[in-house]
Amino acid sequence: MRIRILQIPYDSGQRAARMGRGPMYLTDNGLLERLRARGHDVDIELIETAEPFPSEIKVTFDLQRRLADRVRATIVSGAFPLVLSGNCNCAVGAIAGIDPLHTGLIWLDAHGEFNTPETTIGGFLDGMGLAIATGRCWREMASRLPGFRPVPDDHIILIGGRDFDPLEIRELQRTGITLVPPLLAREWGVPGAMVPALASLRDRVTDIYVHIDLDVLDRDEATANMWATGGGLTVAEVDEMLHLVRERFAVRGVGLGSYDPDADRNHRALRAALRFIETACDPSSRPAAR
Ligand SMILES: [Mn+2]
Repeated sequence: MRIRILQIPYDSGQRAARMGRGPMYLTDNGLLERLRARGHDVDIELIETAEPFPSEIKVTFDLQRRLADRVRATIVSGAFPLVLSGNCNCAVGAIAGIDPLHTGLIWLDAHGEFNTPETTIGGFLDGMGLAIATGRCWREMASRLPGFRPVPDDHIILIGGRDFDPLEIRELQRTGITLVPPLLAREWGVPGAMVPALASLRDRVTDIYVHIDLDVLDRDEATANMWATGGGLTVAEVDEMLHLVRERFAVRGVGLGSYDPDADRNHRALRAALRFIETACDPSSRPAAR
């Protein structure tokens, strides 16, 4: 498979700071070798802003706009887009570049990413990715992304969420977004928790985009960023989930975000990232019938 890595090394509009270091760190520490050892043909494209006065909101949406263009061009060229970003909200640009009305979204994250400017208590723009993707906030900014359409709620599965702001979870539970919290996987096992949700999604879409925030992992498994928290999934559980997804859907693209190398002192998050990317990008499990 021909894989194009799209690197967006920004966190909150700042280049190569905190989680903005993650994309380069991954490619400098084994990702390229790992993918090439699997027989993939890999190249890298760097995505940067050219904003003369880089405000956080402007840069964030400028990066998403550029990413949407490059994801589309990558697919047109016959390559597979692998998005490495500092922030998770790059998934909005990625799915805009694919086909937001007909592509399901599998989002692995400790957090809801469903805040809006009216519900957030942390003030973190990158805690709003799913709310933007579904058309609930920053609507004018998002509408200017090439290809953007709100992703239907019932095309989305949020896996591993356990750390929500109070108003955020209240709003999230009112939506058609399917939640697979870690406790569900703990009680029913990974297939028990995942297979019904995936089967239901498969009735609506055949193609999906997979977004991985490594803080979906339990803090004892790996510390991917400063928000890593307990009660999360194990590396083996996430890997099994990705296998189940690949067996059932045509994966159109994969994104991995929110990896801060400074938080990952024992490199466990790095190792998990390489494994998850390898699993998610495995063409051998691509479903034959479309
Ligand atoms: Mn996230």
